[in-house]
Amino acid sequence: MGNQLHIFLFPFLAHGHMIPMVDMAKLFSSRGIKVTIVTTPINSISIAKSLHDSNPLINLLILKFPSAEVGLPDGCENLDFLISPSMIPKFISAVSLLQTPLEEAITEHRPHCIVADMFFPWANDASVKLGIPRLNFHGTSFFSTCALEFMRIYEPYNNVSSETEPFLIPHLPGNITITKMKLHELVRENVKNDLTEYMKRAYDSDSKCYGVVMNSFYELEAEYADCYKNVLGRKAWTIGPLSLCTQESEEEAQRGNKSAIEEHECLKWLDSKKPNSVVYVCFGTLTKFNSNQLKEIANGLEACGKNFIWVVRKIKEKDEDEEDKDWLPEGYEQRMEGKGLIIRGWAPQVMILDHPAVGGFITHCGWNSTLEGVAAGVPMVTWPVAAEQFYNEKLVTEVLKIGVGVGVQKWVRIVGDFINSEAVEKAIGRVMEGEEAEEIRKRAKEFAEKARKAVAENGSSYCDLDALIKELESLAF
Ligand SMILES: *[C@@H]1O[C@H](CO)[C@@H](O)[C@H](O)[C@H]1NC(C)=O
Ligand SMILES: *[C@@H]1O[C@H](CO)[C@@H](O)[C@H](O)[C@H]1NC(C)=O
Ligand SMILES: *[C@@H]1O[C@H](CO)[C@@H](O)[C@H](O)[C@H]1NC(C)=O
Ligand SMILES: *[C@@H]1O[C@H](CO)[C@@H](O)[C@H](O)[C@H]1NC(C)=O
Ligand SMILES: CC(=O)N[C@H]1CO[C@H](CO)[C@@H](O)[C@@H]1O
Repeated sequence: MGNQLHIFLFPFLAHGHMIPMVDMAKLFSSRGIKVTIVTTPINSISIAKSLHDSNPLINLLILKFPSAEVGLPDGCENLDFLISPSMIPKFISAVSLLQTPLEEAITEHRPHCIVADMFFPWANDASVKLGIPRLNFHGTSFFSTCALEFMRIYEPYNNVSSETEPFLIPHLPGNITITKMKLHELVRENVKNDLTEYMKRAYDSDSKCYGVVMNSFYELEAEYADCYKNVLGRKAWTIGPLSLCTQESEEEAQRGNKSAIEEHECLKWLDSKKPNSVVYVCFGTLTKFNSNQLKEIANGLEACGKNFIWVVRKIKEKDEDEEDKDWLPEGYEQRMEGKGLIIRGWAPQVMILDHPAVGGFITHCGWNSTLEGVAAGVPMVTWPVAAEQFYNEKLVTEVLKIGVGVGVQKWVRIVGDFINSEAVEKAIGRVMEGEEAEEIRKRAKEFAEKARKAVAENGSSYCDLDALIKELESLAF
């Protein structure tokens, strides 16, 4: 022995980004590797909670978050805590100020490698300065990474005359088209602000770092993994789905934050339902809808006649002090008693998705949710809102064919496009009953099986992790 690999993991300060990195820490430690998760005081609390059992190979290293220096309120250390768009530039400044303390920590602890979230583009500079490889963690799919890169390189959207005219994404396997309306701000013209500039830096840093670790598995998107490596010429290791690394149910329930609902209460409810009879509805941590949109969802869920679990986050509107004022249709909760379970806050998502009663998942297509849906073998209704979610929707509906779109046409940050209740009802019907649904369910189950095999001994993700560890060892010792 003697030569023990030590890796720094530096997750971005947003829950969707921290969860997979914590799983990654557990995965590396299961192979005897020493891991230090670098984070800030407030975020360390939820990370420590999700680490659950103390593991001698996993340590936390806490950097002070410079909220005061940039004019953010104390404790505003997580992207999910920002309550107005004007806080975003400050948050980015604060995040950038972490570079010096990070470099000091690397100098002091001498890790052999740092895996940093792609939203820390400056981690490249730190790694070059201190002579250790930096691996990038995207928290998304090969599919969307390739699509976005080709979009940035070839700018095919310049060739269309309207927002709604479909155009081909050049070089992306599978003949995939998209419209300008669905594009990320980053690639749409005329959008230039602190955030998009920072995102550009983040994407540029990808081509300059040592390589990339992807929370995906080869069998899910082989063509796109190959495209990333061979066409874009980057190094990549595919080690997911990371959510399958934490199998104990108690831990699953605690992922990210303490659930707003008792886990056993939720299980009891699900146990009382028939297999594949429940629709699970959740739009992730960042998406919030207004009252009108929530009403349409409520009506769509009622009209479809299925059981449902709905995780709700709404935007606070003017003149509103009560969180829940009036957004549900009159008498809704009474009518839905026993049929619908509404969770306000954080839900034990993996546990819910894995339950046999759940037969459909309405998702915003954030990658961690999408992959959790894939791993659970649950057919999806895709409802992308922002970020790279429209590409993930394409992967799910057109490439993997394990879901159907609800019909969102327009990329909007935070507040989604408007979808009426008929569209919600119709999409649920398509994944829950009939011949098409059967086909979708069969394919979804096959991918779930492949996901399990990928992370098991000698599976593709298992072997790729071996390969990564060997390469890091050869660089270190
Ligand atoms: C845009 O159109 C021009 C002229 O037709 C063509 O040469 C070019 O390849 C197109 N670019 C893309 C990315 O489709
Ligand atoms: C690609 O898709 C377009 C439009 O969806 C279609 O017209 C074309 O035939 C397709 N090409 C191939 C090679 O499948
Ligand atoms: C965890 O959830 C509770 C309520 O469910 C919320 O008040 C708290 O801010 C959340 N913490 C984090 C770190 O998100
Ligand atoms: C994995 O592969 C090794 C070497 O080929 C073999 O000895 C081992 O039995 C395999 N394990 C499983 C679970 O298949
Ligand atoms: C199991 C879990 O915590 N999944 C989370 C993945 O991230 C989204 C937000 O990006 C959360 O809503 C999910 O709960």
